[in-house]
Amino acid sequence: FLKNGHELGLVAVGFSGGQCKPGVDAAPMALIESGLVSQLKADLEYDIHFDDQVHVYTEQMPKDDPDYRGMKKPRAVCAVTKQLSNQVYEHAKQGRFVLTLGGDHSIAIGTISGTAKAVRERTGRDMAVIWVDAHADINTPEVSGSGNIHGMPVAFLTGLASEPEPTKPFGWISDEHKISVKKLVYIGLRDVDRAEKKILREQGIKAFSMHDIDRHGIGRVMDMALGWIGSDTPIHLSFDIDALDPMWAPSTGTAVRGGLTLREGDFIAECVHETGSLVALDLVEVNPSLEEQGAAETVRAGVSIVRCALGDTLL
Ligand code: HAR
Ligand code: MN
Ligand code: MN
Ligand code: MN
Repeated sequence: FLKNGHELGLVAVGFSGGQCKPGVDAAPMALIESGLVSQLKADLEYDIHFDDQVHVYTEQMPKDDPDYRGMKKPRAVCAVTKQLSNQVYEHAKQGRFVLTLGGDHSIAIGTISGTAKAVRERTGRDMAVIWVDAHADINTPEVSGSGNIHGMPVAFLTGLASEPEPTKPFGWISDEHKISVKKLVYIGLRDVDRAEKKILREQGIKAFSMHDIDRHGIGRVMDMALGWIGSDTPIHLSFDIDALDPMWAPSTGTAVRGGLTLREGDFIAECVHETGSLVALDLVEVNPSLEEQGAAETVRAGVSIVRCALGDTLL
């Protein structure tokens, strides 16, 4: 009912405006060039709906984009995420799995709002989000230290950073686009700002840090994470490649040591696939230009995560 066989909508979003380092907009092309799409077709038998365009938004963004509520490039991020939200919604509405290749993590404002709306329409239910990341990305504009919007998407999606004026950037996000803090689960956290920790505590948000993974092992953490969400709940997986340790994914904008192994990352994706409830996946923050040595390895790690989330198995 929820998904239409092996139909997959692919959206490639070359966008770097949610943070300050150029190069993350080249990731979709690098992932596709490394064979991701052909593998999904040939090995995993997906019927892929893709306009064959890697939308590189970064050049076409407004030149005049002054800070708003302390956010950097608010109009650029707003324009891209609004358009992306509709693209993702159109795929999901037709029962397609939606795979979005970013881009920095600000694009999740577009992807998650799009699937949340489609899932509500198709099932009448609230979607869950599993956010795999070194960072919580839940700063409101007012508490963000950097002003980079890739550190804020969860705040907008949960309504914690709502914009009351519809004409202002992100005023387009309405209730149908939002997710509940009760259906949000983090995995892999290890670099969370003070103000973010306060939000997580006050909102009672379920979060598994690297400490929890060290203590319980990734197997039990996944059992607990999926148990929290409950069975038969549609899941959107938003995977920031910086959740992986820089040993496996060095080529990313804000690498943080002490992260997931490659296998732990793949295992998370495998477990979420096994639920049968995964409706969408974002793979973000691969930046092939940052590390000459590590770029290919980082792209390969990204491809592996996507394959696992889409049903590839070891045996
Ligand atoms: N918390 C910091 C900020 O708000 C850093 C955010 C991080 N970077 C990411 N997102 N890659 O996951 O700016
Ligand atoms: Mn088709
Ligand atoms: Mn992130
Ligand atoms: Mn991150």
